[in-house]
Amino acid sequence: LTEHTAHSAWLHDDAFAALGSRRVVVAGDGALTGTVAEEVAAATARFGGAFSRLEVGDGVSDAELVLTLSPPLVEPVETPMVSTGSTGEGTDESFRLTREAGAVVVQAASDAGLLHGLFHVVRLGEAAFDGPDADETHAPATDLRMLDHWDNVDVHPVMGQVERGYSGGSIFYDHGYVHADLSRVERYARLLAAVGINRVAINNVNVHTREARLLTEDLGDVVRVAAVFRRWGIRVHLSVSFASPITLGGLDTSDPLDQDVAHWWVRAAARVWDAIPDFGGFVVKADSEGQPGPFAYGRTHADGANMLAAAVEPYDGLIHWRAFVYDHKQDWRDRSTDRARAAYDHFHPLDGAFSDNVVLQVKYGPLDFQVREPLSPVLAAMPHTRVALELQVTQEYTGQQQHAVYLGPQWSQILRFRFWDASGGEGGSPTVADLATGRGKAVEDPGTGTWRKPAGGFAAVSNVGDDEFWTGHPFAQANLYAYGRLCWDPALDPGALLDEWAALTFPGTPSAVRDALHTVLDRSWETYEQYTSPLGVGFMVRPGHHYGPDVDGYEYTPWGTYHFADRDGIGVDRTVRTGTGYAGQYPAPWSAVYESPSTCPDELLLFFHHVPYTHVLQSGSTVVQHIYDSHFDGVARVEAMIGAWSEVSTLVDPHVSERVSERLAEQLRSATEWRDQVNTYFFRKSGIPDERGRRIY
Ligand code: GCW
Repeated sequence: LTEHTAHSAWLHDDAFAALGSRRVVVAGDGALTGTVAEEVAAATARFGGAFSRLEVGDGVSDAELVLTLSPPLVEPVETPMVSTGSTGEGTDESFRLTREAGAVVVQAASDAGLLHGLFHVVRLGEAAFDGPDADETHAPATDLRMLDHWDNVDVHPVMGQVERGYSGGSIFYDHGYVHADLSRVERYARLLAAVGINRVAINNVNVHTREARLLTEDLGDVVRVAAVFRRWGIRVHLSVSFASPITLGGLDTSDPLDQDVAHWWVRAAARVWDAIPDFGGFVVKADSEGQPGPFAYGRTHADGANMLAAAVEPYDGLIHWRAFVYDHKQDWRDRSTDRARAAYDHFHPLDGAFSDNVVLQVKYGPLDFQVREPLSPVLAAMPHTRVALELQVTQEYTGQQQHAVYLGPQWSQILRFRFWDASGGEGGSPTVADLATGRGKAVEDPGTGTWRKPAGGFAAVSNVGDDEFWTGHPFAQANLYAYGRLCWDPALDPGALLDEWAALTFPGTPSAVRDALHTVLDRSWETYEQYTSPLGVGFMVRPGHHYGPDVDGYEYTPWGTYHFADRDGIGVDRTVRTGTGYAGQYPAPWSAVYESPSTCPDELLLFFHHVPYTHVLQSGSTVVQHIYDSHFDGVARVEAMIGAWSEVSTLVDPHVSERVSERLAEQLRSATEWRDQVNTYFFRKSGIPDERGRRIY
């Protein structure tokens, strides 16, 4: 049981009981139909059902479930943008589920769609067969549902095997080599397929010497990995170094406008697609944190991205070009530079200049995956560019998988945000999900009335490693689960996703366990926010590894992440009137809402404004009292999480339970440290005591 639970995550064998005990027919050809058939054969063998493999159209009178290829069967989903040229969009992954008199038929136009249909039936469990008659079509919100691994082939002296990895080693690499045994990758691919992920970049965006060679002499390793993912409908991408023509090709330049450089990339792409015909494309971090890029040659990021785009265009390849570009060597004394402005300042002028197969990959916030940031204004500023939303499933700044922090609610809030509507109403203006998927109203840019390009979908940094639970903290699995499901349908409710995940991961456990999981996880994002950096100001983490509190850790560094606390107040003035002007990068009405401290939402106040400690929030509390209250409250909530868990911990696999209890104890220790350092810091700065006289050091 122990082994089993640890490795199966949300594909616990018992989650297949409903399907496995039925008479199931699989019909059609295609590699992924073979995968579907294997899944069904294994499940029916285990649970006493019956499996047969037929040709499409064969009579199947007594089957309780038919999974069949049957093109063309689905009305085209709402795809208002005509994709011309190479857009990387292809396979129709939709499926149709009909249920009549208890017999369920899943039909799909492609074998990929059939695989998604299979996992949909698994998720439904008995409800797939018990429900009323139905006829539903399910289609992903976007074709681009990607995970990025920050895995290094070599162990990096500072970052280790996996940069910002909190789950042990890499599932792909071990000290300079690709694992000989890829069975763990196979299990991972199966888990990803079950939540709808269809693209994976397998190496770190910081591309070091050894990793760069995956593109050339070590391509054979990528071929092996791609073969594993292919069986699960997932395409492989590589992160590449912009300097590859120099470091790998022996040229003396990587100037994107140099003919030899362009030819080098054309040949590199040809070799890759020759070896891996369904290869996805390249991910590029350029001119960022020391990575090479076009700036060295006085070229723009459009010059750089488009040169690569031309090389991969014949194969329908994509260039995921990251917008995470800023000056990481700024002088902290220089108040005119604001890191938050950087991505917009660099990329907004380039809107419309990128080729159709370039996806601009934008972190959700303007800084760096903080527990609370406003949405990056770049997402709204590029109507003529394919923009992807980048999230961080690995919990670099949210507890590093030591703390139980369920990020579903954060992502859901991000996806539902509307740049052109501050009323919170369903006013019809596009959500961030619309911008990333190209659905709904997003197609028409509200600013200009012009048509947007096909969208860029979703990307996120994976949280998986060779840890026995995949994710270090067993509950961090729920984040990966939720990310995949939200990519498929951004409107899904994060609380319901938690239930789905729990039912598949711990099938048959008493409802008390489910209730405890909700108690622990439902508000855990908010709880983490409470005991860490306050009111959107960010950071205050230990430099380097980013775990635990250090209020001034980054204050006098070149990284551009400051809080400016002094004896009178705290926060960053990013207003147009007196500050860095960042608030002006938003469209109306948000530019005005953020500009004024009286309308700026409390949770972002210190991101946009420098205010006195005595400033009264919309909540009625002063800033300093809010800091005290939220930090005491945050720790109290962690204590309550531990209480809730201890009541059910004996009801789940002891192995899981032990790991969870261990991590909750560390969360409490760490949260207490955060509380005491932050409260003490602000008490000493401000001299203002806690109204409630609680202990501050
Ligand atoms: O969040 C920061 C991390 C870096 C990372 C960088 C990025 C891969 O601290 O480790 O580098 O972002 O997103 O490129």
